[in-house]
Amino acid sequence: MPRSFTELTDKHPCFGQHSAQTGRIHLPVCPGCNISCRFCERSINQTENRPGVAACVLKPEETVPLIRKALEIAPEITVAGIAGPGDTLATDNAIKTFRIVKREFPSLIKCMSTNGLLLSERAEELIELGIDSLTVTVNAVDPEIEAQLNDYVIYHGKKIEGVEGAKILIKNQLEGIRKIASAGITVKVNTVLVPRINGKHIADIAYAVAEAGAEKYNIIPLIPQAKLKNEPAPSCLDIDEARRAAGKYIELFLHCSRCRADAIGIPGKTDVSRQVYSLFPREMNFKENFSHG
Ligand code: CLF
Ligand code: SF4
Repeated sequence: MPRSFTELTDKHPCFGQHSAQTGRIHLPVCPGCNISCRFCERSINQTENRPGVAACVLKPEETVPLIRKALEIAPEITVAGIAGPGDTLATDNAIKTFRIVKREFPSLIKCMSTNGLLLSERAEELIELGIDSLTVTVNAVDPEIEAQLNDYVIYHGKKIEGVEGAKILIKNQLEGIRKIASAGITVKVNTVLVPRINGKHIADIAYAVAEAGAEKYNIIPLIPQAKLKNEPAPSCLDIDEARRAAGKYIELFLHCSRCRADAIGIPGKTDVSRQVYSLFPREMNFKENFSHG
């Protein structure tokens, strides 16, 4: 049985009402992505603190010594999360890694984050695997708006651009959320807030994802970069308005720290990832296998 919403509220740093007391280890096992968000700049480096960044990409089996060491240094870690640096369903790496985590560290909560393009077709696998919490990034439920945030999807080997790609993405996200939520797995939705594009659309997103079964909603202010580098970052007022609009339909998560894909520690409080990674040989870093998918 997946962990209940109440247990996650207590033990998962991204599902509680207050700032986190527990930690997570992100396992950067997913290099490639199958969509093309216009604000995305994936990168392999040690310095930037934001999603899409990791110091290296690991093979699934390499995560075991890493988790072991991380738990020694930061025993407050309760969650093993996989959030990139690419998409978790674009390859099988995340699913393989969760199978290993389940066997080696059964007490850790298994948390996955995805863009949702393949969620509907892989939902049964995730349910059978026993993930405890799932985050889907849904930036619009109107294809015309989504097409301004994402250039294309690569779906079953075909590149589908603009509104047509956006329709497939949104349909699969909502269908996937419905399947996962109806299996009793807690679903959170993240939305990257780009005021000029989806600022007035947040209530529609919150309504649609809550109706599909999501229980928690997190508004992530845009970090202006890549093709949206000239968009202004949301102001406090923009964020406040978006939260008020969404809060009518779904419970909000208010303490997101826009983590890197290899962060280790309590979000927003401690990050011991450099300390943990420094204990491992550089070969762990398999940049030669890195691919943008
Ligand atoms: Fe990681 Fe995301 Fe799981 Fe948390 S992060 S996969 S749900 S364990 Fe949390 Fe970090 Fe915000 Fe994500 S603070 S970026 S919401
Ligand atoms: Fe980047 Fe994530 Fe969008 Fe893929 S889903 S393009 S990794 S932000």
